[in-house]
Amino acid sequence: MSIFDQRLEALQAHFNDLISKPNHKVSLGNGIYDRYENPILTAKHTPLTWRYDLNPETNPFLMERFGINATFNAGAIKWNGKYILAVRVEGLDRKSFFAIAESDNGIDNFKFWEYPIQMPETDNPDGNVYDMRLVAHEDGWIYGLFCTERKDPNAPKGDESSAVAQAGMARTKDLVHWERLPDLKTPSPQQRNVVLHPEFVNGKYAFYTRPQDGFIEAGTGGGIGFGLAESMENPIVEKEFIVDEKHYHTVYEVKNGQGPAPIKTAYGWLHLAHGVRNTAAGLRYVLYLFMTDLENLTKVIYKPAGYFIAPEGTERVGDVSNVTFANGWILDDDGRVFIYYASSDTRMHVATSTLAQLLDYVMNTAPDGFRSATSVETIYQLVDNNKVFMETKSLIEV
Ligand code: M1P
Repeated sequence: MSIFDQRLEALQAHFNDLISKPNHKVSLGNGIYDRYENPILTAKHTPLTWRYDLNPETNPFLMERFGINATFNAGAIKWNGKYILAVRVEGLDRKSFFAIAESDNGIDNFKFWEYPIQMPETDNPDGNVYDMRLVAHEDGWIYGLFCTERKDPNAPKGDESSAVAQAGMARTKDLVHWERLPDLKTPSPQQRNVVLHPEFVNGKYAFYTRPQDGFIEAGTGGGIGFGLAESMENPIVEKEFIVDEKHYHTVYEVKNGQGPAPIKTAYGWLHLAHGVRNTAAGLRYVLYLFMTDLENLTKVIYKPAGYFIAPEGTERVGDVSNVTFANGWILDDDGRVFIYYASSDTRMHVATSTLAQLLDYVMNTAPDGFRSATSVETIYQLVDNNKVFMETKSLIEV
């Protein structure tokens, strides 16, 4: 057997093994959600036909012709009975692009579609595109909102790293053919983590924004913002209101950002977001939940203290270590919630929960008191309540 044939056989066997591997819950979760043993998507899940020239005449060593570095930060939607992810795929060349992967059960056997998405460009070509939020809007379109990054035109000579981030937008009916819309205009010089609200608000399109002064620093941008635009064809947000602020000595003290579009519940809009704090080892990204009022979308009505998901074990290490990031979740008809999160800008995972559990968590977990003493008070409250409960229980049992 030739080297080519041997390598092809081994590659195909390994690939088929990987994409058909069952995923299992990790035992004894925290009662809020369950993690799973395996990542659901890695660079090695991308089709061999993207990475290899499979013709022995033109590729006798069967070497990679287009290497993939990572698969992460995926938008999500349930569509035609499938769990669909719009994955940020990053090549060895550092460019990201979007590709759809689908699964029948949402937790394993994710397979990429044959080709990545060919995203049309505006008159100002994108340098890099990433972190798509998929939103089925009540106007009937599926929108993809993502970050479009371009070299800063005002960067001084020799500065090859300054960039400008803006909200790119496109819409589709089939997830294959996309109509590119103009980038969203807002009062902020830069934008990332912009998300479309799934319903009209006062007859207008509503956006969660993240005003930021620079490419990395949110700076005076106060947190997760909210604003309205008349149309998607000429999308202009004149004014941003800060919904969820950054706060000293919290997991979102440096910056935060809306994750996927919020889920409508009987009690309010349930939000998944990421918060960033600084440490001696660099930035740490964790996920947190909060709820906004059904009528007043800028009013936070519940917000548990601290993080909901933080990087654990092997999730902690990757291209940008100590990061969990989520821009996709799916509420199923039976109340199950699939939370798709990426670890360390490298790979995709799923955590599962139910709407009932997430509501219980958000509405009944103590908020941040912003002082050590208030955390101790919360524990005292729990211990005292448990004592009363145990004493009453033993009295009843006697
Ligand atoms: O590297 C961590 C994340 O950094 C950015 O998020 P934010 O704008 O909140 O800082 C994004 O580039 C994101 O893709 C990345 O995962």
